Amino acid sequence: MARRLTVGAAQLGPIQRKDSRAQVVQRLIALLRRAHGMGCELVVFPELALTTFFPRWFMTERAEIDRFFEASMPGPETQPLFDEARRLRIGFYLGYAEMAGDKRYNSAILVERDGSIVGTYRKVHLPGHAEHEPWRRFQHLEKRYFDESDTGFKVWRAFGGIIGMALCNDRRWPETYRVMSLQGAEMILLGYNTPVHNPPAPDHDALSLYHNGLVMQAGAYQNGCWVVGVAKAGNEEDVPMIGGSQIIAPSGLPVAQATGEGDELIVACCDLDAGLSYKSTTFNFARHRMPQHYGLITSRKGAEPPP
Ligand code: CDT
Repeated sequence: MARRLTVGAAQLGPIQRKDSRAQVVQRLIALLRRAHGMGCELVVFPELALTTFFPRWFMTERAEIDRFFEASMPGPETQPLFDEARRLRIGFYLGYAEMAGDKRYNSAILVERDGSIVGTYRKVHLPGHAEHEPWRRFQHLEKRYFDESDTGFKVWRAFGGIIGMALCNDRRWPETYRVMSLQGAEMILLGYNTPVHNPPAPDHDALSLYHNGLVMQAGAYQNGCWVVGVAKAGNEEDVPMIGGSQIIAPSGLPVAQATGEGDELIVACCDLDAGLSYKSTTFNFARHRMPQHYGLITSRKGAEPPP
């Protein structure tokens, strides 16, 4: 019997700095209810889904920075989301800024239909820079505000399948998908915040949406797994961000795609066994991978061309 999981990708439109957590949580709950009406068992929200994308600003005061972080999950402001999800018997993936003692992470959690937290993922690939770069129209200070991941890439048995999590910039790196597919990932959940404009490489701007689809579709196909990519999109604090949320089959083909840049739900009924024909033929890892020739992947960080 096919293992089917009905998944909703709950794209968010912009969250402005003045928007309260309570307002944002109400938007998430509205999407959750819509997802329930469409038969979803799992809803995927974006990266840093509770606030504006604050790494765009240089800040020095700890208290000012910490306002964007959650000291507990659920906390008083997110409890209504957990309560409603449990009432509706829907699970969810949520990206948020996590405060853990004196550490700060860009994190995502996976919550089961009974409201229990299945797992936490802390972002591995933190893009951008750590110091103020005033020449940029806006900053990208993830390397300043977030600590290095201590979780790495893991997968969990949940929702009747094997589920992995990643966040935004992770989707551009083939290692992200491969490390999880080597653990049997059948579906990878991935929220993102991607400005259309990349200050160090403005010549890439026109390709932002194309690259978004390219990397997630390649990740799905080359690893025989579903990829659910979900944006926070639209004009946030005068910074335009891409949409392009999509649910991608193990074939690499998107089966559902967002059309706008606001709050939008797209849904697909995913056969978790659909990756088997890829994993047992072209991408039969045990048969065809040649890890003895891949040593540089982990032993070397930057490219070193021959003399
Ligand atoms: N949030 C995040 O990781 N965004 C990055 C922007 C890259 S430009 C520094 C991304 O890869 O989409």
